[in-house]
Amino acid sequence: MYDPDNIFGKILRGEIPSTRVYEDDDTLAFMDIMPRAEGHVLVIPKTPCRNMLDASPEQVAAVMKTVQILSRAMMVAFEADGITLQQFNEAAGGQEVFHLHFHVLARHEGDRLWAPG
Ligand code: IU
Repeated sequence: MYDPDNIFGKILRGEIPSTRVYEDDDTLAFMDIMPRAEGHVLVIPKTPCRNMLDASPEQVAAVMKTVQILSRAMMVAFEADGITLQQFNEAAGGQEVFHLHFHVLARHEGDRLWAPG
């Protein structure tokens, strides 16, 4: 079940601001407002989708294509040593915003992810 009034739905419709870093016909990428690393980007599909349990193969393919593009770009932009991907499904799985999203985090040797907030 998808609620279009979730915060990422509002970002997609331009009803609330976000720092957009990449966009194509099917996906949008923007900066997480509470970053857990120097570079912390969220990638979402433009079509309604609650999470990976709800996603079509086409939505998964589109999002993962953008995740790969962003991962490669962030290695350069943040002079990163690696990339961490995170993705949560349903409240019990750690999901807080119920529109499918992947976290893309730029990592450096020996670093630790920042605490939430
Ligand atoms: P989740 O556990 O992956 O569902 O966490 C949601 C993420 O969305 C979390 O990292 C928040 O910092 C982030 N976020 C955001 O970027 N902009 C917002 O307006 C809100 C949450 I609310």
